[in-house]
Amino acid sequence: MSEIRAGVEAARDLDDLYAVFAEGRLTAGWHKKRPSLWREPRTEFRPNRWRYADAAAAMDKAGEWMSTEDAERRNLLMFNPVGDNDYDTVRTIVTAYQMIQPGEYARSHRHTANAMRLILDGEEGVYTVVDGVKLPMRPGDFLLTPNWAWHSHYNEGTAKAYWIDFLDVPLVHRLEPMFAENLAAVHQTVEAEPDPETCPLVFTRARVVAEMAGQPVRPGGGRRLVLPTQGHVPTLSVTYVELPAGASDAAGRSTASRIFAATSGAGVARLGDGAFDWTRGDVFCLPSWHDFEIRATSDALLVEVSDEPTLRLLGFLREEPLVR
Ligand code: 1HN
Repeated sequence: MSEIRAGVEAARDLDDLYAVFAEGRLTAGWHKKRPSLWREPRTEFRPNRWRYADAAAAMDKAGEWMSTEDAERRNLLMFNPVGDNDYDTVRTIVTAYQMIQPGEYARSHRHTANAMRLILDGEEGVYTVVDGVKLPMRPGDFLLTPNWAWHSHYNEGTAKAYWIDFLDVPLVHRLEPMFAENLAAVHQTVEAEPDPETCPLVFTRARVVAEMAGQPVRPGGGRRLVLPTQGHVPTLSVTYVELPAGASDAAGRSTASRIFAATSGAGVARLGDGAFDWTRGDVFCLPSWHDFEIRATSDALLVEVSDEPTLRLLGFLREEPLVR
């Protein structure tokens, strides 16, 4: 007879039995420590805002002591202030500021997590190489680095370059399909240098602004433009939000989590019960099941990165109308 079976036979009451269950790595569904189901989402993640000016100053200072050769990537991760979390920005997405100095490069590597980048500042000569394709990184551009694509970054200009990275690493952590490796050769061979205006991995600011003009004006006075990124990065969606001064963008609670980054302009945001102001380069996050309202105080263009495609695909996307 197994030990568990012997314990079961010897049990005099339920408490005895619970001890035996635990011994067998079993738990009684009617006697568990924590509930497993709840009426509606109750994320522990919190709305938060990060300042580009602070991050840029911090990376500049770090750059005095930390080269990209040693760091691999000189980046600052924006972690959600919850529990002992020190990585995830929201449950499925991590966001980071990154800086690369003139003459530096960030060596080539690849991983199963998808990455996307919003370029904030830099001069000519800053570029990334994605699977042998050389793509300029110019302020306002949005670039994709799909799952398992080799990527390395270069600054051959005369000024520091700064951008924001968005990755689905936390989703990969949770589902566990993580693979990552460095390219032995350090640098990729550049095989193509396409026109960024037509390359499917690049969305220039000029292209976004032109396509935005064809979108309908929404109730708050702004416009939205969803970028066609799904074929390259299926887990996340990218939506640009254009808000002239005084216009607003709002939505009710959704099971999707979102990150916003301001590419230009300034304004305020109510994120659930939190209130934040923001300006160019700042990032703020909206965990799942929080409503929001963003208002521009000067003409603004924001990027919203959301895990909505993942939730939709799995049948988990639910959205409420805005009630307040
Ligand atoms: C990464 O690989 C890059 O390649 C940037 O530039 C930010 C944040 C977390 C994990 C990997 C990059 C990252 C990252």
